[in-house]
Amino acid sequence: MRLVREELGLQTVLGVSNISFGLPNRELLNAAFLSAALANGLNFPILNPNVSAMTDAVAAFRVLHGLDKGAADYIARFAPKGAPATPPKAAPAESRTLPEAVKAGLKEDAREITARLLETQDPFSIIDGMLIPALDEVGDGFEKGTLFLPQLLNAAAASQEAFEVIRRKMAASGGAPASRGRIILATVKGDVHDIGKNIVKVLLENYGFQVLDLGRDVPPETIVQTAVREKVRLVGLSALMTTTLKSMAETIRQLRASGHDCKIMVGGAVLTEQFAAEMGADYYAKDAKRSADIAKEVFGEEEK
Ligand code: B12
Repeated sequence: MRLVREELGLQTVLGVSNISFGLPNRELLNAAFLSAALANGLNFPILNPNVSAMTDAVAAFRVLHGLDKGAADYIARFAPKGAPATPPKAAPAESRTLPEAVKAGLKEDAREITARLLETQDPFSIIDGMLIPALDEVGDGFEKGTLFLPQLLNAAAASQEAFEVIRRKMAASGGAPASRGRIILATVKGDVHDIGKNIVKVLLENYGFQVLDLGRDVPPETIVQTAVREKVRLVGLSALMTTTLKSMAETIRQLRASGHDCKIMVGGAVLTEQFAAEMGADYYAKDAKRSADIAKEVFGEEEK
């Protein structure tokens, strides 16, 4: 296990296994003393490496002081047995698949592999066949407690790099320039998941619709005001958590209460067609492709 001194340089040395005051549970006192000493500048503790309370305290300290990037060492130490191992970062990108790169949170690899895949595959087969399943797997691991938040964040960041490569490619390959209609997109209040919404945005723009992207964690009031002010006829809402479905329902309620005449389409992994209908949405979109069909239906084929 790497100790603190590697990052901070050798400055303060102290043997830290002798605090007992004649009390029971000497290990606890020693570990607490070690933590206090580390917090006060100790960076070369001399300790018994066979006492896990001590080495655990160092591991926790390194996380809390930002010395363990992405908490990788801590996770490797404490993740339950059988948790997926992170592939070595040093391996060349060619030896990985895109799902592997996303799951391991390797941004550069995700970019490179996606660029290569785009030479032979269409963007949506990459999104639906590789990126979403990889994120689903990470989400499942997170739910089961075999993967942890830093890994979720890293996987999200890597997938966003891949989506960005896809977005640029789609933007470069055309899309109708004229606006066939304006659409609001927003992830509802309390929810920061926006990868899905951003894919929907790219697709709609590619089909020639103009998207007013209000971002994520957007209060209902902002969505209603924008829809009314900009006279928008189609509003798309995204929610990824059971807890934020309430915000989605509230946003729909406020849009209806405003009297503004618009259609509402909703999407996000936790949603079902039935739930969407119960909330009063006009359309449920299982995936981004469906959003383009809905938009065509609402605006018709002619330019607006
Ligand atoms: C990536 C991710 C994150 C990233 C998000 C990064 C970002 N910028 O979006 C980070 C790490 C930040 C994150 C944070 C959290 N997350 Co999270 N996350 C995920 C994960 C793994 C993938 C989501 C995703 O992007 N999928 C890929 C996209 C492309 O799919 P999608 O969003 O469904 O979109 C498609 C369709 O649904 C549809 N669509 C989506 N929206 C819309 C909208 C419209 C208008 C239309 C037409 C279509 C449409 O089109 C899209 C493309 O086809 C999911 C697991 C999962 N399987 O979904 C968990 C998950 C959603 N997260 C979860 C949780 C709990 C959290 C946290 C609370 C964790 C924590 N303890 O802090 C926080 C939430 C903070 C907050 N307040 O929002 C849970 C939610 C559980 C639940 N049922 O409520 C999940 C399900 C993981 C799990 N299984 O436990 N997360």
